[in-house]
Amino acid sequence: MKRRKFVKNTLLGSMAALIGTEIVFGSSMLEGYEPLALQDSDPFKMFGLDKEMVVLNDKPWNIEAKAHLLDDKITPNKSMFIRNNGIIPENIDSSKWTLTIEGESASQKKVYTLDELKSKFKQHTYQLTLECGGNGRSEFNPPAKGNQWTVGAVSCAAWTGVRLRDVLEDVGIKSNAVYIGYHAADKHLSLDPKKEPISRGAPMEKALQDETLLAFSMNGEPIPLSHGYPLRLVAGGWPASVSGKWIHTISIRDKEHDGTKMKGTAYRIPCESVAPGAEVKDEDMCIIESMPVKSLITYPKSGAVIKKSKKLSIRGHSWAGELEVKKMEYSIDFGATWQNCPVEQPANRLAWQHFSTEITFPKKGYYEVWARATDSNGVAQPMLLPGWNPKGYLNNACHRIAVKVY
Ligand SMILES: Nc1nc2c(c(=O)[nH]1)N[C@H]1C(S)=C(S)[C@@H](COP(=O)(O)O)O[C@H]1N2
Ligand SMILES: [Mo]
Repeated sequence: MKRRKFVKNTLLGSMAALIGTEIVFGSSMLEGYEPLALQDSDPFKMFGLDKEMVVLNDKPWNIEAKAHLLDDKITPNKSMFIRNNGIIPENIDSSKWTLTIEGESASQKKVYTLDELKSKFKQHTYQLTLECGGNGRSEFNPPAKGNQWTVGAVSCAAWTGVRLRDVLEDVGIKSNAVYIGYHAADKHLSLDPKKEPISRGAPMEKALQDETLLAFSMNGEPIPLSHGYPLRLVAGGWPASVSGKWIHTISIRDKEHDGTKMKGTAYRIPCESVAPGAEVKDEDMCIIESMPVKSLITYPKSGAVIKKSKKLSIRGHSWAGELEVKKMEYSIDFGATWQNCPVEQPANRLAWQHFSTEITFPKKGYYEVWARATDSNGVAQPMLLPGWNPKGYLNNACHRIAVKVY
């Protein structure tokens, strides 16, 4: 007779973490059985999401928006993408939360409570564009492994917090400082407490910018748990992986930070472009810094239908990493010709910029509206897929919607 197989201990542990407490008779559960508490976990209720958000992965949770859900000027929680590398921390007591600043290039080690951070330093609010480095990955060929983001792994919320610079200066930065690295409270999928799901950072220059925040509020409320409650780093314009959620420690490093997902193909691309599918040597890979120029049509939805006698209103947002968007255009002839489209100034540096215009179509039939942004260096979005890279980062191809005119 074949022996019945029971759930492995490591899996039991991760299920317990998701449920938030020990599964007392877990060792009696058969392999492949999923506790009801997990079967029932409805991400839309759990995270307060719009029903049209798309779950790409539930272990860990990775959820993206559809273009039309990002129509608001300031992204609300309900349509903000969620990207996790590990397991969301449980049972956070914000009154006991501390932030430790340490590292080879910190003049001292210093620990702050949240209250100390809030009262000791001036608070600032900025709208900051956060785009996952892998947004658009699903279009790459050969396909790149990882969450198959389409267009919805981008957001621009209003973040309130204190400047990372003010806190680092309060601690004291040694002259040999080159990088900061964050450490956070989420758990590795293996539940091995010695492993971090992610620990990234940024060069001092980015860490010391006015807009780089240690944030405790998002859109005027405490940050939702899924977005980093009670404290997160926010570094707009760079791959959102730099913006560590649930952070408890920041290290001031005397070298490039070497935490989890700083090396290999993680958040790095070939320094020079390579042929699709090519093997790239480790020393030929460069860390992604400022994100490339990009735009998204958030109204109407692709598939819009309009009468020939009417004009079509379109609108959306554009952004350009550390830079500004200087020009916005649209095309209704697959990129053969481009028309100017007014674009607003950003609310502040590193916030996305809104565009809108009205389009008249020459005759009845099928059209596509393509949008193209150009940054302040004169660099425009590519019409189709940009350079291939092993992990499928930085797809900033023109967004397009289908329109039928009758
Ligand atoms: N601690 C921690 N911080 C993290 C991550 C994570 O998995 N753990 N994911 C990063 C990545 S890859 C992205 S794209 C953003 C996503 O932020 P959001 O979920 O608030 O939209 O968080 C970043 N910060
Ligand atoms: Mo990301």
